Amino acid sequence: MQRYSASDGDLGNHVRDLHFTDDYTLLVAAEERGVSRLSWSADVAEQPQMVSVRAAHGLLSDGIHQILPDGHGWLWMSTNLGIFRVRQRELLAAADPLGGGDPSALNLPSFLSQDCVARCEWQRTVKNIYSTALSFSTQINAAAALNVSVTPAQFTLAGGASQTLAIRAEALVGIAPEAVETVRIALRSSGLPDTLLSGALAGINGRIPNELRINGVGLTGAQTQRGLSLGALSVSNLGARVGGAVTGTVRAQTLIQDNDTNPFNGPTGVLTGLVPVAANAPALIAEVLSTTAADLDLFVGPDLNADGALQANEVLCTSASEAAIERCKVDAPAAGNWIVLLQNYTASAPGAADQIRLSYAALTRNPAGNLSAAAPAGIQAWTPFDLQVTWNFATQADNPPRYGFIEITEANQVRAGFALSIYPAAGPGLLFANGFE
Ligand SMILES: [Ca+2]
Ligand SMILES: [Ca+2]
Ligand SMILES: [Ca+2]
Repeated sequence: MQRYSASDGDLGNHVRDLHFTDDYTLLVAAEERGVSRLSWSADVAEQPQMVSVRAAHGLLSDGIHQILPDGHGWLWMSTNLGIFRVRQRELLAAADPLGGGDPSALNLPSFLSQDCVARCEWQRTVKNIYSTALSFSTQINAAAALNVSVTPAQFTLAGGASQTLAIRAEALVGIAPEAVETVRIALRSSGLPDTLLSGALAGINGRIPNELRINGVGLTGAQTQRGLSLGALSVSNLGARVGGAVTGTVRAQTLIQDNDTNPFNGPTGVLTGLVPVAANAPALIAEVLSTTAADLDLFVGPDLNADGALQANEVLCTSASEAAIERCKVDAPAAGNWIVLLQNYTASAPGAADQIRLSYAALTRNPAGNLSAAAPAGIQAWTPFDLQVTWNFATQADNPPRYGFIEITEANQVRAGFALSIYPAAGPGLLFANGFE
């Protein structure tokens, strides 16, 4: 008897299925290591070459239950995340380094990543198999929790030409462990059926806050955020990189009710503020801190036409609940002048000039010496860690919020980042300085 196991090469031990593609090539489906190609030169008594193709290379999952050929060149595989298919010759070629193959070069119409945090990126190459030029557009169908983009979104391919697509998916909110959010990208060309690329983002137990807000603390202080996790990532050189806290621009004034419901048609009942955003700014935050109005609404967007005013078609964040306290956080805003517009939609009483206190700021990745963060040197996969945040702010009139940005790094490569908003408690005599809280 000849036995092959994980101790012999790149092969899983929890074997679920076997499939011979020819006399000298065996595909092995395993629970933990995707599909392994075992290939013998000519003599099966020799030690085979063993190469696994896994989720990291584009398979839907590392746990493959069954391999089923369909007789048309495709291998269908079942997993705990559904089924997928891959062209047999592409899989075999990718799993054959001696023949110039590279598992990560596998160009599957499906994509999944198990080691990205908050943002995942893939590249796929599509080829025009016709002899005439074709124009394609892309249509994205993804869960609301995901912000998905494909670059280029439109392209024209000469006959036989190829195009590499960059696919980027960002989880706008955390995906619950075990949950799976799917992405479908249709490539459309008139007169042809859609070509579908499909992928999935599976929630893992990674836990990095999208944002941390610390309320009612002193101008100098420290706080430990417990239980952060990078999920399946095991990191030996963890670090924290801190963008210094910027001071929110606070607008404390009165505002009467808008005389109509449209916030973009004139100055009555609205307050606007200009926010210069530098290149590479991680976020822009605008928020109502307090008010006497019954219903304020907040609109934020880049001043694309540089007229100093915000038009409806420039708005990228709308916070218009039925309540008065509104907040916008725009991640990775484009550099340029942005405009924050606050509308008094419903005043506290007819004709009332309501007190408002609005704060806004563009965050930075540049250190400023007023904020620091300490992470452990390394972490094991699935192991929570603590992050200690320390701040030291100067006293400032009207006690503005401070906004920092913290990135969790591995060997200086950013793995996750989040905004940190600190609202110092007002000192004696400051709390009511503006006549309201
Ligand atoms: Ca109006
Ligand atoms: Ca404008
Ligand atoms: Ca509102």
